[in-house]
Amino acid sequence: MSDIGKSITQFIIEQQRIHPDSTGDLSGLLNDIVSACKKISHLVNRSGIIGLGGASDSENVQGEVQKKLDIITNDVMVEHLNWTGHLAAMASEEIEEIIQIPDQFPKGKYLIAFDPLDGSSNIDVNLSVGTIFSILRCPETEVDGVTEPTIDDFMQKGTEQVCAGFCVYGPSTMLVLTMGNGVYGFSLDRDVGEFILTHPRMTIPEDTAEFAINMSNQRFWEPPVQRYISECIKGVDGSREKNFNMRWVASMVAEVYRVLTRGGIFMYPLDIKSTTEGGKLRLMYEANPMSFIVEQAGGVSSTGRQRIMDIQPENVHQRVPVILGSKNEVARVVSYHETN
Ligand code: P6P
Repeated sequence: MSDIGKSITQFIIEQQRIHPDSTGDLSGLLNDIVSACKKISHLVNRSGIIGLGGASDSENVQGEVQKKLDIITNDVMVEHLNWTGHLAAMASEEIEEIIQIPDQFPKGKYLIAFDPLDGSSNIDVNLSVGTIFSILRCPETEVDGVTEPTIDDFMQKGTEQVCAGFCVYGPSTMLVLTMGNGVYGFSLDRDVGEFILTHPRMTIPEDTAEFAINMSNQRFWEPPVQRYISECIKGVDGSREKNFNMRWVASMVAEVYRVLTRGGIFMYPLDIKSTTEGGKLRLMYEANPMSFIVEQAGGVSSTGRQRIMDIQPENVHQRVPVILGSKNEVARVVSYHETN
């Protein structure tokens, strides 16, 4: 029977059955995330009608002015996840410290790091935004309630992720998920209020002629990236002997979804503006989950000098350079970093 048309609820249960020793904790957590994403999709779609557009009067830990929806969607994620007993703690782009599970609720064995509304600057101009999440196992000592999880418990490499996913709120609401055995895309059918499998085993083409980068930063890039983009722009008149197309949505979820569906290379490289911070995008709840998904779809995800999922995190809001997408194109950029 074709998997297309299967509900995400059925898909999650069937994935659980592949692991006979599973307790159902991960399935429960994923269903909680699905419910949160449905609520966020509703809020994003109605933000203009119910006055949720525009900026709030506060800043997040990143020093960025928060949109009203940044705060609201963060609360939606916390309120859907903190009481169900599947998590030991949470980390959010919008909150500096880790979010403990209130004492009145049971703790579970997982940790989650999320960006509740990535690309939120696009909300007011009606472009795609999204929710990104990464699920890790909580080290045993904290799960039995001996101590509250600390930031150190989150300091796990991307290779330790149990599951990663994102929900893109665009022309359609799509939830993309990997649990380590392929990438699956689900479309939200609003008539029945369920995510339906529409994109089984998503695979990134190994080659591409489409790059995504914020060209306004060109003067700040390092030589390997300068060389790569210059060759793309020269097209058939240059060493690549083929023309390239460019896209930049300023929403990582939209860019990664496009790469998953038709290939491409997405780059937010190190630039001299961000050298002290280490990059623009955040490791724990942007780069790592997206890297897990991209690698599971046959792509590559690197800083230019290191596989992103091999990075040993040092803090929850750590930033890294990101170069991800079609295998052969990312390999070329990495080779330029090795020789420059
Ligand atoms: P810029 C959104 O704020 C984000 O974190 C990513 O989703 C996106 O790819 C990038 O930053 C956009 O950055 O500098 O082009 O606004």
